[in-house]
Amino acid sequence: MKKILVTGALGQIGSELVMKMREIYGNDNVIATDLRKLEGNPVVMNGPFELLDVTDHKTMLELAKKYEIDTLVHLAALLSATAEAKPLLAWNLNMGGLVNALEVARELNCQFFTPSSIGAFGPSTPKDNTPQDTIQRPTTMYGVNKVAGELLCDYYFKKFGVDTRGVRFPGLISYEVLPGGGTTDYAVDIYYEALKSGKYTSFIGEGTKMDMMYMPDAINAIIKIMEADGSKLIHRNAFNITAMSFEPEEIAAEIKKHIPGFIMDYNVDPIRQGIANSWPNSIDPTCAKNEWGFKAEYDLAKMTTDMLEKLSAKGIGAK
Ligand code: VAH
Repeated sequence: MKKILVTGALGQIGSELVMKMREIYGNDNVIATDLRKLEGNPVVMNGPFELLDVTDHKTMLELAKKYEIDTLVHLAALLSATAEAKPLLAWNLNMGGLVNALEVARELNCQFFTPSSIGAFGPSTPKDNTPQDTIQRPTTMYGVNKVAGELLCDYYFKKFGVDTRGVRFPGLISYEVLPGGGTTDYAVDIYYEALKSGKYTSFIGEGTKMDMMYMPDAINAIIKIMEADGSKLIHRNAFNITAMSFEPEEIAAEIKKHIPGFIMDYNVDPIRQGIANSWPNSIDPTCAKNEWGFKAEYDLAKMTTDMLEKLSAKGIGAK
């Protein structure tokens, strides 16, 4: 029976991953941790929850021993825009937290997952149908963190035999917990604003294509790669995965099919536009499909229908 500790469990991915993993492996077998405790939050209420600052290796190891975990899912990190605003904090948290988590996985012989990102690519990377193995010279602190993280996870596998696994996530779109400090967050904000006010001002400019994925597909990908036969994994820690790639005007057009009066304009944020410009237009997920059967279920149309339904059911935009 798996015994899983998740860091960053109250974040955009963690809040949904913990609930899904508890359904599969049992509530008491998924220990949620985060820097803060949100009273009444389902992740806190329906299974074990502990406060954890991932820069505190001692406490992380103590918790891992206390619950006798065999799997560590490390999600706690600063995203691209925040990392660009606070680069040294990002280095200390993103890399310090990752090293601590890898050390705990090594010491206790845990299986290990942490996400990379399309942010691990840079301006010199081929932009269209970006290959699994290619140039990685990111120009953001987040990208530096992600490339270093991919290499560190490979090292812990080769040097210490830690069963490390990971994927390069595209922008993730979800309705449970808002993302914070990301470049792709516009593709989440737009749904909320479409329901609340019928209009949205995009901080990412017209024509900016980026890879995206609906959260259910992201959660399924994490579980699928962690359950995969490790002997068949060639790339292990940085599988390109994606479900779709679109520009702001494409997601706006899809929303208009549901909310005909919806309008979008632009007020481009130069920082986040600069980050987006350094990323691919689309990436090639063939290796993930071949090595562990990755498959996305949601395209832009199906995701938009579900997002608007779920947000409306939460009362977003209700008058
Ligand atoms: C970000 N949502 O925008 C994250 C993600 C590919 C984007 O890494 O920073």
